[in-house]
Amino acid sequence: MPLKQNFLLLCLCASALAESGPLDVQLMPHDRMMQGSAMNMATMHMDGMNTADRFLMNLITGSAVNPSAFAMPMVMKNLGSWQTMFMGQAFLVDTQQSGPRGGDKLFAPNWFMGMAEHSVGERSAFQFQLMMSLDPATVTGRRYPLLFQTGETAFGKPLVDAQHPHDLFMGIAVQYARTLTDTAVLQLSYSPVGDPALGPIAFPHRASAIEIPQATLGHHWQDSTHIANNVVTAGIAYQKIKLEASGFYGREPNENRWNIDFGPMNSWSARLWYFPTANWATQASVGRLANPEASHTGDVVRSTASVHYSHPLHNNFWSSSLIWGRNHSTSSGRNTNSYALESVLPLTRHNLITGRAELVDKDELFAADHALEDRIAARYGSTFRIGEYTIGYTHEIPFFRYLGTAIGANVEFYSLPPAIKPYYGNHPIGGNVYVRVRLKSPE
Ligand SMILES: [Cu+2]
Repeated sequence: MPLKQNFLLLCLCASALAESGPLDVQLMPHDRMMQGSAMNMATMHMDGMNTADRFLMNLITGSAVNPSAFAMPMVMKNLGSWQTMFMGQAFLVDTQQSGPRGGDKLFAPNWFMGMAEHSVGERSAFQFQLMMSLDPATVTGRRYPLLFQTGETAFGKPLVDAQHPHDLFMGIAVQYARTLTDTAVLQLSYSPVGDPALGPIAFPHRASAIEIPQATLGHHWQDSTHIANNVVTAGIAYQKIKLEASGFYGREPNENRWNIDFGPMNSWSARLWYFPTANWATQASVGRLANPEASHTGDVVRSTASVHYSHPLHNNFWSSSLIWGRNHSTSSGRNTNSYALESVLPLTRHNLITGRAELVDKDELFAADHALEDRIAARYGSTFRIGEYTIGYTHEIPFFRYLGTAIGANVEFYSLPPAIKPYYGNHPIGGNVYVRVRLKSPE
């Protein structure tokens, strides 16, 4: 899909305007705070919160956001004059991927996050964030099988048909917000590990991806910078718009998942958000990543645009995303594109249908074997457009007050060019069966 059409989509979405207060669409709604609260309203001192406080509460991974109408499952507690929030989820997944390049595995992707927030006077607020993942231990062998997935390395080789675990430290951030006028908020943040102003909200935190345990094939075209290092971000929110810019270390995390991969602030990004109503979040962003990949040299210029929608339904949320991401490699001059359409639809409170469709130009599928890559590239070129179609179902089984427990399954179908069918089989297919737990407030 050419660039023009992507922006057309953005405009289309922008036309879905409804009445909302100017800055309200970016703030956590008051009633949702009550709903998301683990405490009785009487003990919450909610009135003590200023606008800057409420603004910061919506930031999940540094600066990226879901539509503010979506209530991220969390536990909130007042600790003295501090407001704290805890979020976390874990999947235990059995995956089966077909064909010569497939595999199977039991693995457990997970993350846990704590945030603490304090207002400063009438107009300002601070927030501290810590997000951690035990992936390095629960995704053994530095990978889990995922057909056609590429990006990062394991044991010195590029990962192919496999997804990498996330690092132990997924996010460490200090955020500051200051209300400038009734309709404008200034935001500053620094993250030794964090999410620069680039791309949509990353899939592990995205409302529309909340019931899909496996990664998107477009991760390294769209949202893979969510655990970048040495990130500074400045943003200004004005009415329904937010403009942000970041400086950060552009190298992807190395395969030692237990440490923090610190480096110079050699990359930049800028992002423009538009929030037509509390149900919509739309963004367009661009960034230049300095030498991101261990297996190639050269910079990547990444452009992304996305539209996210979330609406309460059956005491749950119907959430959808449409995402485009493009990498331009400065060394090869090549552009590769990725598109994703993703949705989770609650049929009832505890029964959810999930779907994801992707098209991604994969150029590293044979990179781990240079002889094979040269042979294939000579005959067919080395970029292959892969289609991925996931359909799944999650059934929530309530057991605990503060934990949402569920079981689910999904199936992945693929479309691929005939040239690479000998390596994948004519009809590659993947499947995942999972148990999921997630922190939540009691109902
Ligand atoms: Cu990631």
